[in-house]
Amino acid sequence: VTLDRPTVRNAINAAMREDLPRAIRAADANPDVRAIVIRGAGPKAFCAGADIREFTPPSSLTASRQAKQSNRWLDALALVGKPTIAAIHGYCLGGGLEIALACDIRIAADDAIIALPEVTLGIIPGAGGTQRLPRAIGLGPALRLMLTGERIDAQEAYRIGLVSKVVKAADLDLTWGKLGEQLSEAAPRALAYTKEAARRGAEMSLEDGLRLEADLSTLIQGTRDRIEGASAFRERRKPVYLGD
Ligand code: DAK
Repeated sequence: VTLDRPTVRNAINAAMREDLPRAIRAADANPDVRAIVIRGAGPKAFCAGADIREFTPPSSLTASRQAKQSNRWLDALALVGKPTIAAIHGYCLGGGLEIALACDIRIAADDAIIALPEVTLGIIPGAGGTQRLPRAIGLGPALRLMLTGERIDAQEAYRIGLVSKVVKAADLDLTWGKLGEQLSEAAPRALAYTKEAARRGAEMSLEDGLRLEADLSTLIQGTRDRIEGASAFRERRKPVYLGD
């Protein structure tokens, strides 16, 4: 899925807030899609955040309510069963980083510049940033980034665990392509259950999380792909997973 407004550094306008969840849901529903990659069009940016030209105070209580509901526009990305990858290059600011934070895996080009500059604009990270960033990198480093709006480069993002890999900018497409292929070869339901156990488990006590893991682990025993995995190992061939 490409964020495609390169002349404004792929800033997120109202239309994108509607289109992105729609594209993600369509990809999730398409059985031919095994992994979802989000990237930015053009050489300069993954995404420079919300479109600042659309920053106007809501005109009424109903408009305000509507705006609050639109806070949930990233839920589609965070909730899909298929693995999601943010392939970050150039500027990744504000809402752009919040998109990346809703993904499972973040990889970055060495030209990436990452920040949550909301406080410098008199607002707060309002698309999940205050919640997902501390969960991703810990409260101290997250508060430093959120309270200062400081920009960090790809290496610093790697050092603090915000991205899991840094590659040369020219190699980014190749890297997410390979990662996508690797994920496409895995059993889809195993990926979905692993995501569910890890993501939902992170919100639970250890005991409840282990119970969820045990339940999903039991369910996966009944899948054909589990039999295929073991058969392929015995027969010394590559497994072919069909997702059931
Ligand atoms: N919005 C609108 N236009 C933008 C933009 C943005 N965020 N970022 C860049 N542009 C436009 C510029 O205005 C310029 O347009 P023209 O002048 O050519 O018409 C064009 O893109 C190129 O920008 P620059 O000339 O500045 O290009 P550079 O490469 O030199 O600099 C830059 C790129 C990304 C460093 C710079 O443009 C910049 O600082 N942009 C602003 C970054 C920023 O502060 N982003 C907003 C963060 S706050 C919410 C949920 C979430 C949010 C809000 C509400 N609700 C649910 C209610 C999220 C908030 C944020 O993301």
